[in-house]
Amino acid sequence: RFSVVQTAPPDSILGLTEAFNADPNPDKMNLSVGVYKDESGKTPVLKSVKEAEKRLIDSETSKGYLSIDGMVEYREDVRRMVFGDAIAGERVAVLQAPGGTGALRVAADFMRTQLPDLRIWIPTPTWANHPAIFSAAELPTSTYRYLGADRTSLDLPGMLEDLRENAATGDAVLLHGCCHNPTGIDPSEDDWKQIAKVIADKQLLPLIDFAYQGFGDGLEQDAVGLRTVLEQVDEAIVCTSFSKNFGLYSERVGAISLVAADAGECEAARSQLKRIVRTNYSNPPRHGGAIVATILADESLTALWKEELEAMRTRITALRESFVQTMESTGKGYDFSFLLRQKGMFSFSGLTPMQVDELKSRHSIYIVGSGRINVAGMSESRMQTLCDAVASVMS
Ligand code: PLP
Ligand code: TYF
Repeated sequence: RFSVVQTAPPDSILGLTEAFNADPNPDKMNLSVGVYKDESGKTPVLKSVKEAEKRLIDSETSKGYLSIDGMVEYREDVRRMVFGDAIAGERVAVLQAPGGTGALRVAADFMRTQLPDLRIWIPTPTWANHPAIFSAAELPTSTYRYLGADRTSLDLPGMLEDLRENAATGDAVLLHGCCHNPTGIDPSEDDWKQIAKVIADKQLLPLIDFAYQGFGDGLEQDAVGLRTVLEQVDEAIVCTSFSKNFGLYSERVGAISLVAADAGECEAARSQLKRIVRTNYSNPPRHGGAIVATILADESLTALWKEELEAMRTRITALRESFVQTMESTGKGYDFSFLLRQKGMFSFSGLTPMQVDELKSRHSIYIVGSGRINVAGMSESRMQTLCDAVASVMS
């Protein structure tokens, strides 16, 4: 019977890493998948994480199941990190989830089953997994304009117009909390105020994907957009991922936080979220969440983690600057200064699909077909090589 099964297309991003791994060229560079790398090209385990793991091995006494919504301390940590003091705890239901992806799927199932007739508006472009997850959950999607015609800035008027004129009152809207994937283009504080106003006027439900908190300007600064929206509306869903900011990719650690108008509505929503979890993965994995809770329960480990997070963030900023300067120094008039206005790991380079292909076939440099580059995959020592290759495919 499996003869009827058709081969599925590979993931457009993860598939590239398979090709990269198979490439024998010793000088290959992987600027595709959104994973942080250090100067030597490794994705290190943070020191704070290693130390927390040592403590956990000694102190762990049981492998019994966690509850459906995960660890209490962890949930409280997420609530504080995302919302600060902005929202009363009784209005927030936090559930530990297997990564940001798991949280997004729970959110999608919740919206599809509990909020009939709701459609979700997603930016163009967005992370390819967003429409795929919503489609898997049978949640209808429409797109709103996001990327400006220059492909380096936000089309705020287009975005606001689509949400104001085309979305129906009560629809949902997907927002990237910070470090927009794939463009690196984030709204300014003033832009967020205007976005929040349209969301409030149209009673839209914000679904905020928060996968890069701390990778933009800092933990608190990166939450400003989300908190600005929450000043205007009393309902929202936030999907947190700790894959990037704790470097815990393979441990699958994230959370879904639902903000309701009052404690009663919050409890009803929580009970439905738990039912969805039961039929998806039953309860979340312990280890990654326990690492985060261990770090955040200890002042010195928290301080160490914040230092390590800052080091990742500043390295990315330095690489952005170095790339821009090195391209400029080729003397051929290449101006990539827009990279300095963008946040997080990603930017749209403006390279065409043909140039992207050429980078791969002639230089073993892997970037996503859209021209998205993972800045965190660059290295200082190989910047000249990278820029020479980019210049050669552009000329
Ligand atoms: N959302 C965005 C925008 C992402 O880039 C990612 C990256 O992996 C995720 C969600 C999912 O994160 P996780 O690996 O925790 O599932
Ligand atoms: O956009 C990225 O590169 C990261 C990692 O199916 C990723 O978000 C990419 C594709 C995917 C899962 C994670």
